[in-house]
Amino acid sequence: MNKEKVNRVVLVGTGAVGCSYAYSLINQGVAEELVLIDVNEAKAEGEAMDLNHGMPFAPSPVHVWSGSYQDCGSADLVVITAGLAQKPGETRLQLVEKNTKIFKEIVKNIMASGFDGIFLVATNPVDILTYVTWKESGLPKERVIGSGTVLDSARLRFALGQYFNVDTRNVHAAIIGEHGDTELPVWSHTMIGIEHLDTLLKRKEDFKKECLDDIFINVRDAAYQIIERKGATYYGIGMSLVRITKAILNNENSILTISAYLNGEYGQNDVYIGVPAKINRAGIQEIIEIELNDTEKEQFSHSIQVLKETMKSVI
Ligand code: 6V0
Repeated sequence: MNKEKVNRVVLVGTGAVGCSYAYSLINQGVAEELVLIDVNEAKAEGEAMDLNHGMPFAPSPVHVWSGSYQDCGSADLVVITAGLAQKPGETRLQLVEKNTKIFKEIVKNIMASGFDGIFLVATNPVDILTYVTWKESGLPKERVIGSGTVLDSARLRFALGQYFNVDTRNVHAAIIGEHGDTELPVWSHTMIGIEHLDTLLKRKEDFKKECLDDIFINVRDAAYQIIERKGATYYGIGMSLVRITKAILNNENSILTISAYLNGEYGQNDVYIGVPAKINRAGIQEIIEIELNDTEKEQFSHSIQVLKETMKSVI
């Protein structure tokens, strides 16, 4: 990579999710430039001022300003967190029509700047809006990424760490499928440290498979539980987006369960959905086709079916 070139990230949507991302990005010293854009220009301006005031304490300088879509022209990465959020009791899929309309406009404005980098989408329903971004932008599928089930997988890893009383970073577990009600845990490939989950369950009889089912249900429904208590979820997704950003800008070849376009992988076509993929400076370098067991295969197909059904109304 050219050492002279600074990494520019543009964030569209400076609401709760966007600002948690920006705050975390600055604190982890990931990019050199961060441009904030929001339909509420005063909000983006105020956030830029506030974030800049923390700069003496950041690990490395980040040039932050509230900008316009023209700033996307030379951006490496555009992260979109703009749009409406779930209200209590509302599913992610119910947001689809309103946010698709908002996205078409945003992506058109970004592409008019000459943008030729990578898109990272977090707005819900994220799998469908990533598809919309890919379609509207005309960029290669490898350079349009959704946050997918990165957050869900993180929630699962945290919960399993608590249950088995091990560092969550030693838990290797993934949720795939729709970022939403039809997602599924891939128990068949779960490792605690370097031990397969099934072996651990046999070795330690105190731990029960039934408890894992409850853990998954709580993870799947975590957003509803948080929204009921505090109105929105944002720190976890903010940090998840920074994790993906680091994988891209640092050319890490990290394996993350992002939302990727399937073109034959898993026997599926023409859908964006959460799958494990290798992420680097080129975007999605490879979709990893893990072998699913029969139950997982069935649940994954169902998840795709639900997404495709919902997409019909907007695409
Ligand atoms: P928020 O706090 O209401 O922020 C949304 C921001 O978008 C506001 O500042 C708006 O002004 C701005 N906005 C709206 N329309 C436009 C537009 N046309 N152009 C530019 N900016 C616009 O919502 P919050 O930040 O809580 O949530 C944002 C989105 O993230 C929602 O769709 C959530 O459902 C979604 N989340 C996604 C998660 C994931 O795992 N992918 C997790 C949590 C939330």
